Amino acid sequence: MEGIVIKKNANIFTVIAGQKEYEVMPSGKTKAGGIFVGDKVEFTDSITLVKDRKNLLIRPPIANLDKMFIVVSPSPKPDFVLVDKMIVYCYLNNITPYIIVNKVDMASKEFLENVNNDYSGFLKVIEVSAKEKILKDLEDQIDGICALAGQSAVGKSSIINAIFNNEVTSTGNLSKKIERGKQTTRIVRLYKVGKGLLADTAGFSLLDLNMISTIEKDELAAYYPDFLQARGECKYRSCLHEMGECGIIRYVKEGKISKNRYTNYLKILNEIKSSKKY
Ligand SMILES: Nc1nc2c(ncn2[C@@H]2O[C@H](COP(=O)(O)OP(=O)(O)OP(=O)(O)O)[C@@H](O)[C@H]2O)c(=O)[nH]1
Ligand SMILES: [Mg+2]
Ligand SMILES: [Zn+2]
Repeated sequence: MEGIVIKKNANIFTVIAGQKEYEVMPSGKTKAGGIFVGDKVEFTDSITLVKDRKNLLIRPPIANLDKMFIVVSPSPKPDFVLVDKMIVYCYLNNITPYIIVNKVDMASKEFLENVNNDYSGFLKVIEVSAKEKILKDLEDQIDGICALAGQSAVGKSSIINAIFNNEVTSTGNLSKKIERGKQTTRIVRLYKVGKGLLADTAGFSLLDLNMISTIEKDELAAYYPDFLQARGECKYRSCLHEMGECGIIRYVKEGKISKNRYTNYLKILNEIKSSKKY
């Protein structure tokens, strides 16, 4: 049979095939260490084959991710440099990024406007509230292998619990989290939702931040769909969009590119520059 690994517990893998779940072990040729949640496998009473992967995230380990739901909320205050790095990371790994604004029940109009202004031009921004169970727009997008990602305490586990009307994954109080400096969610597993599978992940760990610095400084802007048109108007092909006769700088001045996105681009660019011996 063919299925998808939805849970890994030591040597025992839960594989979903159609509507049924099976608990299976690896076989002699498929070692446990080489099988991850999200892997597409062939199995009988044991896993006989792991299919080629589209991608593999390291922390937490999830294979074949199709969509990443980057969750932000008015509190804790978002770090949009991290959000923008996650978006770059998605494009690098062939993952479709979404921005999920959770806690709309306590969000100001200004907060919602700013997020939409910066992101809705090139990806889907979806407003939800786990507390008030306003989740339909998110559920409608779940297809293939999807993961909720984002800073600790934005409400990723609360979203999963609200979808299931049940405490299926543990949540934590914001102030307690800060005291402990730890995340509540540690185990990786996929939950069947709608047409797809959805993973809860801890904190911002989904992002293997180091991977961003493998990008060359003059390639970074290529991972910004909102810069695409302006890039064609830079004087030099090697433009890093920091100064001079630059299409992006002009578009920012004219209000056609978000100032926040551009300012954070420069921060990420500088990190890439200082991580390499140019
Ligand atoms: N007002 C409001 N509070 C929410 C909402 N969703 C979650 N919260 C609260 O936010 C806090 C953190 O929620 P969690 O679901 O544990 O956050 P998390 O993103 O899973 O955090 P980690 O597992 O540490 O990464 C809890 O106190 C929740 O009750 C919401 O829609 N509205
Ligand atoms: Mg959690
Ligand atoms: Zn430029």
